[in-house]
Amino acid sequence: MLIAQVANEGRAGMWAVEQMAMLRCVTFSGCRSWLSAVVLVLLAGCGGQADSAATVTGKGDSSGASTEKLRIALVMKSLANEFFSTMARGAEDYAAASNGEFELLVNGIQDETDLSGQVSLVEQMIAQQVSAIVIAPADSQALVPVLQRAVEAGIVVINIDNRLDAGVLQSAGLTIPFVGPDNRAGARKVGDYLALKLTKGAEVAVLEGIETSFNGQQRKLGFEAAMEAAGLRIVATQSAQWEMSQANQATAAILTAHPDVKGILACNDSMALGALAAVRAAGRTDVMIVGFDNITAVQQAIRENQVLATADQHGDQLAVYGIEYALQALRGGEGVVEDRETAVDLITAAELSAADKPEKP
Ligand code: ALL
Repeated sequence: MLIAQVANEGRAGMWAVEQMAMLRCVTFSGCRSWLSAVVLVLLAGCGGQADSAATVTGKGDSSGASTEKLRIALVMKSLANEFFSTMARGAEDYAAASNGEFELLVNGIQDETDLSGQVSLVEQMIAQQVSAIVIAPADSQALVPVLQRAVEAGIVVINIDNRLDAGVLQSAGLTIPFVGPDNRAGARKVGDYLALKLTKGAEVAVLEGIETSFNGQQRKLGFEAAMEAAGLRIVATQSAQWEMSQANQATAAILTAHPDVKGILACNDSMALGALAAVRAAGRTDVMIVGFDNITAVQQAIRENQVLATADQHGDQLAVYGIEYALQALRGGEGVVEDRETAVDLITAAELSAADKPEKP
């Protein structure tokens, strides 16, 4: 279950190696576009045990004595989602550039719905007595009790990406700072852009993430606000749990039940790709799709006019900001309990082609 481990200057050794492989889409018939897949290769020695991470502490110290180096655990969601492999890479680069100021332990779960897997990852990090946990919670409510145990154990906890439920935190008497974007505003930008391309009264459908995830809820609200403002009709809303294959099935069913649907608003890019495969399999060329995350496979689909737009929430920087916050708290910094809002930008073919253009000499 433990997918990846320790990043610092002594990176060799027990390592999970990520490789981005561009695979022909064979999963969904009719899909010709390249889809990106993350291939995680677990090297021997990783062993899937949290204990293995602890042995790396203290570069070059063969005496076994504790070097009291700060250890920060990044706990993410599904590493099968490119968004999180990008996040991990950003955090690893940051750790590598920190001149050994801290040791980074990188963890993730195997699929989006493995809540108990993420809870047990946090338990393992508590058992290892890490200095801080930076977590993108798979669920806004279910992770609170184990994070409370972490705080009680004296571990600094920073919440990134998906905000923990304010009510549940309050009843637990916890204050955990959040670092992440305004998901509602990001989705509104994407929805507004789709609305520009459709005529008033057109039918659209929304693919939701895990329903108890705050960021998924906010994105749905942002999409709804954009549709309402433009006079577009949401005729179906369905959770595909952030997953590509579930989005594929859900979209196929939606297109059958509502053949006049002209737009699909997916709360993340994995689901946008699943929707794209279903749209193509149905032989439809009149359905526009938008997503959220700006992963490379969706960038490619945007360039090919198969997906209309997405939102970049700068996943590679999100964990870095969380780690910076954790380091600040560990150094006894002030103001750490305040939330920090990060950027979210609309990405369309125009932004991508501007980025693709070589800079003038
Ligand atoms: C959210 C992220 C991404 C991602 C999704 C799936 O928390 O913000 O949009 O695609 O998780 O786990």
